[in-house]
Amino acid sequence: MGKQVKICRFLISSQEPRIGLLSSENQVFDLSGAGVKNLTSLLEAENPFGEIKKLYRKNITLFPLDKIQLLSPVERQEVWAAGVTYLRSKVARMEESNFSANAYDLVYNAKRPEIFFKSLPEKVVGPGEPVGIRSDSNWNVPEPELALVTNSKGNIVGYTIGNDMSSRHIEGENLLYLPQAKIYHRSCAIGPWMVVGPTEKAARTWTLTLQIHRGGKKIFEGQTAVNQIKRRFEEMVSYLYRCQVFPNGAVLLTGTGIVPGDDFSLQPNDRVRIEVNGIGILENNVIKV
Ligand code: DO4
Ligand code: MG
Repeated sequence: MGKQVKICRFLISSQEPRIGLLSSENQVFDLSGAGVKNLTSLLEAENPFGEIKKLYRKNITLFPLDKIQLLSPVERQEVWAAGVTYLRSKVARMEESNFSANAYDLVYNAKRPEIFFKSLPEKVVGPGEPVGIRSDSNWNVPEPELALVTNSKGNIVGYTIGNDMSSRHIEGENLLYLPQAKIYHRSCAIGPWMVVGPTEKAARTWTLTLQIHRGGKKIFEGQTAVNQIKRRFEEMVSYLYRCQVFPNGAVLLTGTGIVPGDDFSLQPNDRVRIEVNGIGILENNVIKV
């Protein structure tokens, strides 16, 4: 076992969700069979990576990946999001905005980051489940983002992949409509893998790739480097935890650096595929909600 592990939540024959550890042979060790009750308590341990290493024994049951259903790793964590953390995002927001272009410029350079509420844990969409575009919006995009998983003390204990589905039409009309542009049915997908162990320095070597497929053809591909995120991870997390408590920890999306051209909008049945080379792949089909 190296310096990092990939863990997940999964279902097997429709029992209760179980906690898994990816083995090197594309199989999953059943950590629940080794006594792990849930992911939240595992991430509350003093040293989650050390705990997982201790659990790793040769006699744990292994399930092949194609026999299990991967779930979102979000159990009881609220999901929040940082915005305008990449230059690309700032420029796109300023272009789409009718009246508030200046606000994006100001927040990009301000000491305090933009942080907004994104999703209750029970509303998070898992891998393979549909994400939503609003039926009252004509300009809808996925936002592929690195997600930081924090425990109740505000320590970053893992990394996963998030999709901050957004209506550019509604946000661009008036910045005060941001919650409607961002928080609606099926607007937040997360998972499936959570990587435990890497430092921020290691995570900053990763690349995010977004592909959008329509009718079996790839119609968009874009890429960005995690290292393009302007703010330090701990800086964003420290603002999230200011004057705030998260008894079960929280997930913080770190902003998008990939914005399709202004003539692009998602359609029902599109397939959104987000890959972070250090973590894995999150794929979801699109439906109208
Ligand atoms: O200010 C609006 C949201 C920006 C955002 O979600 C992002 O940059 O990822
Ligand atoms: Mg975003």
